[in-house]
Amino acid sequence: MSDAMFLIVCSIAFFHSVYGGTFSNPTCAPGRYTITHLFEWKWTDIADECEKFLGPYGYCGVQISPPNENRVVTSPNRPWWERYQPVSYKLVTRSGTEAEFRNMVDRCNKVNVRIYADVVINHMTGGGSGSGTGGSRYDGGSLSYPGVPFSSWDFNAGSECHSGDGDIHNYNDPNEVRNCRLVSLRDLKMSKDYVRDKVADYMNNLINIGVAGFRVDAAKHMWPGDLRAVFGKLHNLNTKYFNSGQKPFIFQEVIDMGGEAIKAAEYTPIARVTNFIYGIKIADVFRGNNPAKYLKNWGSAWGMPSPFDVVVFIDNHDNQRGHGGGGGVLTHFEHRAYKMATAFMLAHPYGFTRVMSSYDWPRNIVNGEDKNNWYGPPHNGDMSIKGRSIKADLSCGNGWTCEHRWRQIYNMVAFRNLVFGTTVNNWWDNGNKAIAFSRGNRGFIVINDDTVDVNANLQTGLPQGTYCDVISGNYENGACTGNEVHVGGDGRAHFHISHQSEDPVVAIHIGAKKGSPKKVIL
Ligand code: ARE
Ligand code: CA
Repeated sequence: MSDAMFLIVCSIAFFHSVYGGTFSNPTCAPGRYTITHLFEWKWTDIADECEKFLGPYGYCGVQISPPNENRVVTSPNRPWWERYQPVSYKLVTRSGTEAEFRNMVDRCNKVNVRIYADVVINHMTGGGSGSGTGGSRYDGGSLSYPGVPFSSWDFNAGSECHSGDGDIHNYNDPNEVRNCRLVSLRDLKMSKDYVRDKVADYMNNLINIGVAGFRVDAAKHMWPGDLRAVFGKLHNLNTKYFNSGQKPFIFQEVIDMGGEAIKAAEYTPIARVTNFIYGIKIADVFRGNNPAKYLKNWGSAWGMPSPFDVVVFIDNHDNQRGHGGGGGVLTHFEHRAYKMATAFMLAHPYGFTRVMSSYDWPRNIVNGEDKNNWYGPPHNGDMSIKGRSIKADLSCGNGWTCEHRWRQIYNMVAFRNLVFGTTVNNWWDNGNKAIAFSRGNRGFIVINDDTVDVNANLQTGLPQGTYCDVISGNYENGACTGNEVHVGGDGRAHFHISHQSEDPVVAIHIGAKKGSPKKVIL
């Protein structure tokens, strides 16, 4: 092979290892690297949030709740999960109308914030009949969905599913997982061209409106070949907002924690997957069960996929309430450990990061199960979704938790933007549960998950100067509202972090260095 040829082969290999195929390539505006899931938010609130907060504070985008018409469930009263039971692909939901959806996508794109739609394409509703949020009729008994339209021959039946009652019971049988019904939800026959076309038409409608990509619900319940065929029909992104030739960013919900027949590796050649191992292992560390010192080789060495094939998160809308392989992850209810874990996630280069943004609900845990885990979003008397209110410290009210607005979290989103492209350097640990590392010469973080204080002089790798700790405060008008860290000419600085602190973390970066031109928000 000639040198030139070798170089071309190397650069193609590099391109693939970085982007893993085009659908795996995030479609963020430059300098932005984290999305937030605004679970069950209404479109008018998201539009406002893009302009007032997500744009200015450097978020890449928003994962939204499914935008298509769903079943109206009244028993229990309007649970969040009704949105995972499609009735048609009309854009009418509790989050808003089609006009409101279009307005949100336009306004968010204009402030460089992308919209990623959660698409439920494996199935339609469960049993029973009624009308959806857009007024379309459905009958899960006779498999009739005139709003699409789908009818009985568009669904998998006894010839495809051999489980007996039509439902999935055995997760070790790939055929059953993909051709039978997930919790009785009517399973679409994605091997049919007609079904593929209807699904692709829906996704293309969203692309044409201006969405930047998709979270694909229940992806492991669809054959990789069928997904490939559907994604193959997708348009490039709308050139009103994106460069020509850009493909949507796609991440497939594949729960693979090992030990089952279906592997994430079957899906990573197509697009990214959600990495469910991440949150479980991180919870173990930040609950103190596995000393943080072991995070030194965090990443693929922990049995996780390539960083370029995954979306990572501490918790999601399912496992924060015990659904979907849940249990054991950290959530906003354990705020101290949750903030530490999120700071670590955002400081570390592994994976494309997603910050969960929740609403509160009155947990009622009986024998380890939350009897109230069905609770829908904060709502008005007529069951319409209640808007979030904003407090002086930027946090939310009206029942919305808004983790994405917690200073300890949003400042780490900016940290990630600033250090992007650098590696982990200057690793330090106390031999147990306190750790520190730099990202190149641009940022440095210390996390004390130990039962003793950190009182140490550490090599930060950063240029000399006074930095604002972005966990305890902000860099505003040339001053720190929280603690300061003094880095000497030798790159070293002294850190004292009490093990009793509510936020036993210090993070500094070159964008919040005193004397730097302005508070850096990308
Ligand atoms: C609801 C009722 C059911 C009822 C059904 C139909 O709760 O009792 O039978 O309606 O009437 C969500 C809720 C479900 C809800 C559904 C539809 O979680 O409770 O059912 O909406 O309204 C598996 C899948 C994974 C899935 C999780 C929940 O593999 O894809 O289960 N996650 C997505 C979404 C969910 C959503 C759906 C899919 C359905 O994120 O929010 O369901 O669209 C092991 C396996 C996992 C498996 C897990 C749990 O860990 O490895 O694959 O996850 O167990 O079974
Ligand atoms: Ca299926």
